[in-house]
Amino acid sequence: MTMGIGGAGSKLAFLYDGEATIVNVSEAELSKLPAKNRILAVVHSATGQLRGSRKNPQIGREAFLSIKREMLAQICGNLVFSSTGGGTGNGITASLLDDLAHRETVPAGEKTAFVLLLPYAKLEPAEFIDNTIGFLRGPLSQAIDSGNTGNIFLFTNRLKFESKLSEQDYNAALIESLKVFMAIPRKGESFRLLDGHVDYEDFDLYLSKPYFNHFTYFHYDPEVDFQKQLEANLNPYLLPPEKPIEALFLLEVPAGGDPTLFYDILSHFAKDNVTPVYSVVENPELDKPFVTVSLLYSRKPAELVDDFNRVSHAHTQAKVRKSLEQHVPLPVLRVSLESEAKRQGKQQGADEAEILTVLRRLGKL
Ligand SMILES: Nc1nc2c(ncn2[C@@H]2O[C@H](COP(=O)(O)OP(=O)(O)OP(=O)(O)O)[C@@H](O)[C@H]2O)c(=O)[nH]1
Ligand SMILES: [Mg+2]
Repeated sequence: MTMGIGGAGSKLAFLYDGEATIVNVSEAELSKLPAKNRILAVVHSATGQLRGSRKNPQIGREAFLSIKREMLAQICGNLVFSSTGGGTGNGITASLLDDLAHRETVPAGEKTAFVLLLPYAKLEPAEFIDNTIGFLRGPLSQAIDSGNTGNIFLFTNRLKFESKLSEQDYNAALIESLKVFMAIPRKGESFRLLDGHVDYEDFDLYLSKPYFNHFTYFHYDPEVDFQKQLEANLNPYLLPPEKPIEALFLLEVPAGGDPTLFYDILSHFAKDNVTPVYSVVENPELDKPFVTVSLLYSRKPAELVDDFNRVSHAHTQAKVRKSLEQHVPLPVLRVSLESEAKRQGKQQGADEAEILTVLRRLGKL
C-alpha cells in the first residue's frame, strides 16, 4: 500500500498507485485527486479550515495529532511519498519520522520506505529551502540513525527547473523511473532466470534497510568499465549517491545473450567490499543487455545538507549556508564557548569562575 502526504506527496503517490491513500489538512486539496482513500487531518485555526499549511511545518505537525493512530497503522510495511518544502507534507512526515525514531526496534517486514521530493534551491522560495534543511538535519537523520526506517529515496526538482518541464510531465517521468526499480522482483519472476536470484522477499528485505537508495538503469556495454557507465548514467531525478554500503542489480540479457556478463559488475562492487544481491534474466524483447542497479548509502546530516546544496547552483549555496547558520541552535554555541573558557582557564592556572563571570559581563556568554 502507498500513502501520499501533502500536495506533491499526494499527486506522486496517486500516480504511482491508483489505490494510494492521500493525506492533507484541507478538504479542497484532497478533492483535487480522484483518490478513493483519503485522510483529512484537522487543524484548529482562527480562520477555520485552511487550504494548506501555508508552508509552515508546525501546522502539519499539529494536524498530525488528529490522525496519528490511523497513519501509524497504515504506514507499516509501506511506501510514503512527501515533499520536504511545504508545510503539510514536511510537518506530518517529520512527525511520523519522530515517532519511528523513538520506537524500540521496528521489524524488517514493518519498515516504511520514504520517497521524498526536495526543492531546487536555485529557483524555489526560501521557505521551501529552510523547511527542507530543518527536515534533513532533524527528523530524517534521527529516524535513519534509529535504524527504524526502510530505504529513503531523495528525489529532487532540479531537472524540472533546469529543463523547464511541466509539473505533470516531470511527475510522470519521476514515477516512471521509480517503477523501473520497483519492477525488479516482477521481472525476476516473469523472465527466464539465468543466474543469481532476487525474489519478492529479497527485494522487500533490501527495501527495509535504513539507507538512502540511489537507483538507475542503462544499456550495459560489456566493453566499457562499469564504474564509467554508472557515473555517466546516474539517475537525474535523484540526489547523486555516495560510496555504497550495499547494492542490488538486475541484468537483463537478450535471448541467447552472454549470461556471464554480470561477473564484471560483481568485481566492480568487490573493490568497495560490497557484495550485491543480483539476478540475471533473459528478456527476449531486448537487443542489448540492460542493467538496473541500486546503491544503498549513508550520510551524516551535515553531508546530507551539503548534497542538497551541491545539486543547486553556486550562488544559492550562500543562501543555503545562511539558513544553515540560522539553524545552529544557540545553546550549543554557548556550551562550547563556556567549556573552551574553562579549558583555557585551567591551562593558565586562572580561576575558572572568575573568567566565566568576566565573559558573561562582556556579553560573550
Ligand atoms: N515535482 C513536483 N513538485 C511539486 C509538485 N507540487 C509541489 N511540488 C514541490 O513541493 C514543494 C512544496 O510542497 P507541497 O507538497 O506543495 O506542500 P504541502 O506539503 O502541500 O504543504 P502546504 O501546501 O504548505 O500546506 C515545492 O518544492 C514544490 O516545488 C508537483 O506536482 N510536482
Ligand atoms: Mg499543499
